[in-house]
Amino acid sequence: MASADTTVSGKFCEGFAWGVATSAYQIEGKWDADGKGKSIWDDFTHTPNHVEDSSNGDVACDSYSKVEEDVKMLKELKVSHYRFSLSWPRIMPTGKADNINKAGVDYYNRLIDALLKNGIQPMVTLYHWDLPSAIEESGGWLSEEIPELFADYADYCFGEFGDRVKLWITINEPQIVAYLGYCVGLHAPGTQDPLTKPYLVSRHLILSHAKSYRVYDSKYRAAQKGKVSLSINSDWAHPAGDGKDPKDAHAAELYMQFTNGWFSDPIFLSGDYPPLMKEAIAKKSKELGSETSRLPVFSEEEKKMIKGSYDFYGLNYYTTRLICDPASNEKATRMHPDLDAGSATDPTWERAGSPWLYIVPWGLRRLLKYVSDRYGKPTIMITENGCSTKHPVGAKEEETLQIEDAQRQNYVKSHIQEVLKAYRDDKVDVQGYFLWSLMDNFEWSAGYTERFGLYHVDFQTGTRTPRKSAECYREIVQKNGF
Ligand code: GBH
Repeated sequence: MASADTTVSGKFCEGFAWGVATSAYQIEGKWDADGKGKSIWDDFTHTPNHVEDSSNGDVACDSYSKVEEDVKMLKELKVSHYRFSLSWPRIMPTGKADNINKAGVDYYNRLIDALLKNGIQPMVTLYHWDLPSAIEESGGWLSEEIPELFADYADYCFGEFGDRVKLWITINEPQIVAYLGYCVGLHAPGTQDPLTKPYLVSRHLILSHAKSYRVYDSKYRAAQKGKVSLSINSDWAHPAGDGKDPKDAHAAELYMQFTNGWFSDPIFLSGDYPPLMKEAIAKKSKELGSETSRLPVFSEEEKKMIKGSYDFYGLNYYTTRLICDPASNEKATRMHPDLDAGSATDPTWERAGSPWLYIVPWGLRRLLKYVSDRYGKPTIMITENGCSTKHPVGAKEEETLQIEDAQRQNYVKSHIQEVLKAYRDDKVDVQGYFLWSLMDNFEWSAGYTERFGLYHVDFQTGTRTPRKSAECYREIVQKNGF
């Protein structure tokens, strides 16, 4: 068994998907062009004090006007796949399927055709956080109506693009939608209601995913033969002290169930929320004087629809945390009042350009093994993994161009090394890896102050320049390993 410090050589499976990833709001720009409807991120960023550098995605990388340039970079990277997302309000300005914006549909058709012409397979995310404002106005993710509306949107996209798109992600990081959108309020729609709304939202996210999956099953699968899943974000929750104290080991497991398991258990295991999570929320609800748990229940019929609604497991990994029993370390942060676990980091861990991003490659191998074991050895596609550099507010583009991005190069190599160990030594069925991101883009509430691109983007001139990490990734891709 290769340890965390050993460098291994070896190849991935034949046909391994090598890709890079982006999302619509983060790159497209042209937020109100050609009949596009508004999204909650247009509204959120156009309201003061939501974004660190007061920026927004109005222009971003202008990918809406740059299909050729985007595809040219992908070709240079020699990737076999490109993961991007569709903007729901660009396709359906009101969020509803009775009103299609043809210009928006044309854009995605041009992109998909250009990719295929260049031998690059699309992986398409239906929802990467840019909910149509019109749907938000009638309750958004809090509304019981949304699974139906989402399934109609998915239905339209499968029908329109599915002759050419064979890999689908319904929802990107549902846990982040529920947590940052409705608990912390750091993401659109900016709601802070930790005890109730995240749970209601999660119910509707899960039902939306499952319903769309079943639409694919019944209407498209036979003819299109594609694969559908979602992208689950997950830190690796490593037990503090390597779990020598069983209380810390328990806290780490609880943390995994509360974050990763919240969405993984229903879809990939049982049709229902993880047992420790259900127990904890019921207990806390009781302590606060309520006989019923704040976590809504799925009906038997819903459970049947949800359970098994996947063709592979999509995993986004960036970082690791040390998790302890809250009583054992007062300095550890509590993520949520219902979650009795403290979260901390190791002072020796190297840090990237985002305050939350500690560089812990071995965490990815542990996480892959955990997911593989808990969910019955599914095929796993790593749909995101990547590293940021800091671009301080007000800095000039030249100052942070950093063509020699040593840290990102190391991040990329060391993480793919750990994926190889998971595949070869731990027998985890990993069949794809998508690096975040193709190019610098709008990093949500951090605006343009954190850069994840293999290509630097000068947001004054629009120029894109490859960093050294682009070359480094291309080498790995071409060798299909090391
Ligand atoms: C991904 O999320 C997203 O899918 C992608 O759009 C994004 O650009 C990329 O990561 C890079 O961030 O602000 O301290 O509360 C990764 C999971 C979850 C990581 C939220 C950052 C913010 C923590 N992200 N987290 S904090």
